[in-house]
Amino acid sequence: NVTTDPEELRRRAVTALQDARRRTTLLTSCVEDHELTAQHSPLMSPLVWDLAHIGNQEEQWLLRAVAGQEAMRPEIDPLYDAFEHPRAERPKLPLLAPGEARGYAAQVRGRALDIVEKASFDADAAARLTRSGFAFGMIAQHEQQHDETMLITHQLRRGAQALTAPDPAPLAAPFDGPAEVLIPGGPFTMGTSAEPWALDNERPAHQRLVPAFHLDTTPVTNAAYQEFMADGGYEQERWWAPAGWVMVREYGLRAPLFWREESGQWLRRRFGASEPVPPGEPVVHVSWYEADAYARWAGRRLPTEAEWEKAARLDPASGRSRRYPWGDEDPAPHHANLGQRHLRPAPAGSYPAGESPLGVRQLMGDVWEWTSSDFRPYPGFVAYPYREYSEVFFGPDHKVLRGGSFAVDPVACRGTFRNWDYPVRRQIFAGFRTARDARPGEVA
Ligand code: AVJ
Ligand code: FE
Repeated sequence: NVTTDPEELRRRAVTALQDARRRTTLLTSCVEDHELTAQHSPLMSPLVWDLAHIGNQEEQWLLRAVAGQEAMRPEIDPLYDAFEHPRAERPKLPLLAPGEARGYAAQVRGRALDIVEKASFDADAAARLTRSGFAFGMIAQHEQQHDETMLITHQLRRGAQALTAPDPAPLAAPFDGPAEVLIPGGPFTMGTSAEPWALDNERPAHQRLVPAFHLDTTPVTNAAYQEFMADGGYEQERWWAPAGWVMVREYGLRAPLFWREESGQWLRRRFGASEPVPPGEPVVHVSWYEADAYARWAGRRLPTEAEWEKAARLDPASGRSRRYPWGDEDPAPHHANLGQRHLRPAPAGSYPAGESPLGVRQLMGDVWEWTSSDFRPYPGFVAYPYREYSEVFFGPDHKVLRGGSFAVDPVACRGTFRNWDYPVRRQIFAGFRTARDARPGEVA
């Protein structure tokens, strides 16, 4: 899979950029233009901001930094700088109107494709920016990350359903595997120095010692989460981290975001439609605090980031860390629920072909999984291409999420991929699974 053939690398770069643009176009054309400039939630940008920001980052990173071109519209840079304006304020900015934003993003893309055509994909190319097409991979990932962000905005949006997709297949047979899997103790290789499109925070590869532990075979389901709710989980301070308890009291939390109770039944709103909460699906739209409280109630804990990655990548037969739970092959539809093919998680226990050698399911796709870990650099981290990409987010404020949701494209997730967010966030497509230490007698 890690090819060095320059024409194959060029083809992959073009495909990744085109795939991303197809999705961006869908997400910004399935509602009327006035909905692109509207503020659907103070938590999110107007969709038209994401669209022009995608073009502006592509212009800055590719046209200017890599190809040395002049700024096309330098006056708009500050409008689309994510650090300059908080999301809630973005609707008030003199943003490009939908038609202008489309035209600008298309114009940038035209020039970007010219650069791809002329770029050297030679392994000896001196600059890491273009080696193996990293710069193009980074741009495609950035656009796909915003496509997930825009899908979150669509989920928050009120009004008639604008997006549809077929549901994932129901389980062929009820999942009857073990509830948890023992991950043996010992070192494993975490992170990567080889994955060509890995971002700075995934690098470099390094050894981590992870003692034996047990990990849930599947993400925690809505049915299991409802047991926590029914047992008074949201009413008992003892399960909650102090800041989580403050959040529960302040906002009166009693269920995941988008849930509501009607005559004793829990319903949820999903992309403009209302439906009974499906018991067998992984729970989604819970904060880190809720995941942490559930785990404590269950007598368990969230896995650390290193535990998650070891469970996802270690091949116990060879001792090697692989790219994905199923091996080194790029994700295919039978491996995982990725790429907005479906607009919901698949039932827990789905995708047997995607399980890890130790038998853990659905590590990739379906829901982002909260881990107990703060977002920190790996030993030997070097910020690239800018400090603003990851480095400024390191520290205790952000928790790491792993694995990717149904909304993330395969280009923007892999066994080493690290997402991060505030522990209060609930609008992201996040769920979790739980872990526990292995007791001495259980260690293989
Ligand atoms: C990796 C999802 C936390 O959305 O803030 C988008 C990705 N970085 N533009 C984010 C990102 C710059 C980032 N996350
Ligand atoms: Fe961005």
